[in-house]
Amino acid sequence: MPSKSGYHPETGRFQTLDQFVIEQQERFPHSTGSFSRLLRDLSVAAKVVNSDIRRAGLLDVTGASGDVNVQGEVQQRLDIIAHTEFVEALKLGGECSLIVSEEHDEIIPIEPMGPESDGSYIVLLDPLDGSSNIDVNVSVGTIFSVYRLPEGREPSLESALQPGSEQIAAGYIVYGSSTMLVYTSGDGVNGFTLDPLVGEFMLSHPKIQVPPTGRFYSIDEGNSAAFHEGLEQYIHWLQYEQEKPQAHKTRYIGSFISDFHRNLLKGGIYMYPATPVYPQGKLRLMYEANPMAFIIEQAGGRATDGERRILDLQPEALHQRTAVYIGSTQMVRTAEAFLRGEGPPAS
Ligand code: AHM
Ligand code: MG
Repeated sequence: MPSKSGYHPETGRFQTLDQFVIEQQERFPHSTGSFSRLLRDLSVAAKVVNSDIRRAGLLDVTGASGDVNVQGEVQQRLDIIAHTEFVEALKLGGECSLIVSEEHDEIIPIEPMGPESDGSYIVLLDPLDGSSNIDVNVSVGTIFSVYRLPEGREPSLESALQPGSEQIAAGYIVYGSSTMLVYTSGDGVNGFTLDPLVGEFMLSHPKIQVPPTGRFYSIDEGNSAAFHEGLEQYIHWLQYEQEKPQAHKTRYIGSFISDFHRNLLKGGIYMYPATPVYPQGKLRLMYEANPMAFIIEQAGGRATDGERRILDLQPEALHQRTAVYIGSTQMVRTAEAFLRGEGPPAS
């Protein structure tokens, strides 16, 4: 058994991601190994993107590409590089029949590579979240979400528009001070740190649980003029009406994955409400909100749009946006109570 840190005292080693996935797979006697291969494909692409990011200041890969994506946002060169690396790795692996990416307008159907190809999965990607930070050396990441291709269905737009509750796995890679891959397949959340000398992701954070409450709140306060009254009151309550001075601290990186990762490990809440510029909220339901909602729930936390559970929202369009309140359960519940006009919970 790995220890709390993922270290195997008997072997004196950390378990690798591949070993961990195979061990999980062996618990299911009819498993074909196809999901393990899919995760391997994703982790290989992550290592390639990681090496591009580590050399980003040296290679000619930073800066805007000159293109604008389907959401009208400027694409960074590394957005496109990351998109291409993940799509190519998944195509070669042959385990999925459909890819949908934040950086591509349409669905990307994948031709089977041969009789070995299973093609039973759909993968959704935000290839490089927070990429506007890349020029200034701030952590960015890749988010992925995995669904089954419904039986008897073609890899079409309709098959991709499944609610988040149908995800069979979700995860992210954060290219931070170290590179970590965190994922769930519905049986808890585990985190793996890339050992750059060995080139393997090692189980470093087994069975991650988000603290029920925390000190950090993350929100773009540049939008505060447009905040809903309840949200304004919640933030005021976090700042001033706690018993202990400095009970809460603002932490906002502007890279969802990094804000989420800190709050997952330390306890906190990330909020992106609807604003005049983004009347539906800014984050994308299918590439950002759903996968992180699955992860946070598996870690014992909560994710809503301020009212409804994120995972129950029925997507109507690929690039749909949503408001997001995600993190430690008590903090998200309190935010919801303020939004309903109920004020702070009775202590
Ligand atoms: P991106 O996927 O194009 O990078 O956009 C999503 C990002 C999130 O990572 C981040 O939390 C948010 O946008 C920041 O938005 P803002 O600059 O409006 O605060
Ligand atoms: Mg993003």
